[in-house]
Amino acid sequence: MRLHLILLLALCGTGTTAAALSYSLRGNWSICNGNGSLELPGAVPGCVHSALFQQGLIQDSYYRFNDLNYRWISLDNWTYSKEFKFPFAISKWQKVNLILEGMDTISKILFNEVTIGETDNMFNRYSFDITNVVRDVNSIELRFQSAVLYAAQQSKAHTRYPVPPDCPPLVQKGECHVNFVRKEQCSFSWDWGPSFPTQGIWKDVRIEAYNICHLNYFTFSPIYDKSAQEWNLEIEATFDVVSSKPVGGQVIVAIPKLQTQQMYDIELQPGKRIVELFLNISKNITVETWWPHGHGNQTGYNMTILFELDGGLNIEKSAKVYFRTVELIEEPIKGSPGLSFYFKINGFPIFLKGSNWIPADSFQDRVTSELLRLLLQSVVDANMNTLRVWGGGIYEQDEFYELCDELGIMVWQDFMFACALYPTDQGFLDSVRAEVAYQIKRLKSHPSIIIWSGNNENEEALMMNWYHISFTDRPIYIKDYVTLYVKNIRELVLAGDKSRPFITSSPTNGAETVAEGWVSQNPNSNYFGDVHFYDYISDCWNWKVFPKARFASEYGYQSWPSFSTLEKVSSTEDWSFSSKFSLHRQHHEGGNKQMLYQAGLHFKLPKSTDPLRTFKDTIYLTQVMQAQCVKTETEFYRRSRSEIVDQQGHTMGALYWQLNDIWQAPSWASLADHELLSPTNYHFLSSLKEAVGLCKAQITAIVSQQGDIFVFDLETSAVAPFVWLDVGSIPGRFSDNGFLMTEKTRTILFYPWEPTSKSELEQSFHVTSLTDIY
Ligand code: BMA
Repeated sequence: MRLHLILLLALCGTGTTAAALSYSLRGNWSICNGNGSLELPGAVPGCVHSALFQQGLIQDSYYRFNDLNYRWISLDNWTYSKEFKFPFAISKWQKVNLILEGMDTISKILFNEVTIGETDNMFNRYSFDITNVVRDVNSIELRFQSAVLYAAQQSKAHTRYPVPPDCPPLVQKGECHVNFVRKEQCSFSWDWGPSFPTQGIWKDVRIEAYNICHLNYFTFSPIYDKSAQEWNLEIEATFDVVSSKPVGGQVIVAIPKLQTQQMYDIELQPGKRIVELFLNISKNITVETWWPHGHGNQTGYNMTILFELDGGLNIEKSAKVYFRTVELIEEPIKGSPGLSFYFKINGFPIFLKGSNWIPADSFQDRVTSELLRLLLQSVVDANMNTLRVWGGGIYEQDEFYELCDELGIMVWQDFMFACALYPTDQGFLDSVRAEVAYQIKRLKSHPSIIIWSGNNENEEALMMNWYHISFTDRPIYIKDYVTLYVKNIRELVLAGDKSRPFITSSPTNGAETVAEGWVSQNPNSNYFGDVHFYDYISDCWNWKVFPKARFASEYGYQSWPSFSTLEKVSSTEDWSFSSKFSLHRQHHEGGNKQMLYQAGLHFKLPKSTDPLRTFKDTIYLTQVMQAQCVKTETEFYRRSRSEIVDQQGHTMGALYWQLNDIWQAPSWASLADHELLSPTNYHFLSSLKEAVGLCKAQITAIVSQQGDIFVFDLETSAVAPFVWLDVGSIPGRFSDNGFLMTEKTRTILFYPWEPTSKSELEQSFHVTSLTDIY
């Protein structure tokens, strides 16, 4: 067994004293199901589904109908257990804690057969005192309960009134009552995602042992003092002081590049202590601010913080500090009733252009730093500057926000509540409060996060009466709504983070929502706040159908993923638009029909005699339709930035739904490859289905390699509308993979994400244009 051990050493005179020990319990654990009939090894961090797959006990969960076949996994109650030797003499440590960074979700924890605690929130971090139970050789047992069964119990126990929705629409093939459990809401299914309510230890787990005192966490916020015109840094450190006497000492905070160093005397009384430090950056020093991508650099400064405490105890931490201000501007607009809704970064108004982010996989142990980097790099390469971390998923892992800081991607951060009403019993509120306080501490030092938002669409759900609540009962639900998002979440944000704005929901009317008592009659107004807009019936080539709103934080159209993506999770009998599989993967009511209807408004629908050809052409056409619709709508919002027409306009944000996919199925996801300059636009004199004179375009490609990049020199024999490039399952990205070819030649680059060869690419390369199906 490999020992994962970190010793934090305190220098004391000439010798060294171990002040704290961190012993990781990552790696191999034993997993068994409720009745003990299944026992298997499993990796931590990880989940039961991944362990079963790694042991060859189940197939790929995303294959065909396996989401239904594997429902039994999340309905069972699994136990994770491990035995381990404590690496040092126990008697040397005053305090020993078990730290659980992420538990998914409902569990009872036994340490050496003693129950030491319980967990009920996937988004919280847990610390349990095990000083009195730890021995030289230890056993740890995490007894999980099915989150699906727990949610059902909680809902049943809520007898005073129902908290809808009970279940997702049937078409989503999901589980019920997800609003009763603090777990990734879309893991019970969504209109683009499968139901995989995982169980397991999804983040780090370790033992911490210490003497005298221990730094539990430290966090900071740069705050700009407008009147003094200078930057200050508010630093907060939390200690557990286990010494029976007060611990004194000094703290030295240094930011060398800003020629800043400050020393503070501190004295920590026994118990849990918070140290607040205030660091002033002299006005005479130029501080380079952090800017979003496309507006400037993402300059950050290295900071060290050293606690030199009594008894030779030294604790040192380092972090990157970024300086930026963010303001949400809601002010009257000339010629338009209502208020503006836009962001100023460092005093400069910025149009937010980007998309919405959902969890990158149902099984978080498969989301690697590399995958995040590839996706986020693609975001900036596509010239976006914003992602909204949507409230039905997860608070993302640290790497996600570190990359957004580094790349200049602004993050609109929802709290994890979506498309539902929620209970407000004390137990539920306590759990939410711990979650929110923890997430604020964890995330607030990231400059990329520019706003907190209470939830996704819950104000709208309530006020537009999605759940058919009788008029007389509505006040109960409004009271619960205000209790959760205003009296708890908002209060915690205001107390914990002064460096960015908070809104209660998305969409919301911002200041108008506040004025109307935290719920607006129509939270989706064009005159206030942000809007979500979906319309699958109107012709998307007609820009008049789109709302001239202040800020469009969600809009979009579905398409099917490429055949090469689907091929991996399906079999030959699935390859038609009306197959059982195609219906099964579509989680949005009427979605397949809507796509064909929208495509049929401007394109001839495929009618080949070869059914596979028809399927592939239909997929292609849904992607062309989606690209055209999202382009038209996005350009409408961009154009509306600088105009007021019929008293509407001044749009300052366009975030399409959605950037990424969770599995291989129809969804709203797409990633457009734009040049920095505004795109060349084509005006079609008629719908493409009425176009005459289109000749079949023969498109050939000569592939060559330049370092890590591959060059595709394309040549066409005729004008080719909607050229679509594909290299099957080879991971990577084209500089552009969907375009109109009006010139004879065009050069496209391919950036592989894994090593590949010219011949592999040539074999997998496939090009389609509209003339192939006409
Ligand atoms: C909005 C989102 C998601 C959903 C999307 C597409 O409602 O917030 O809940 O997936 O629309 O329907």
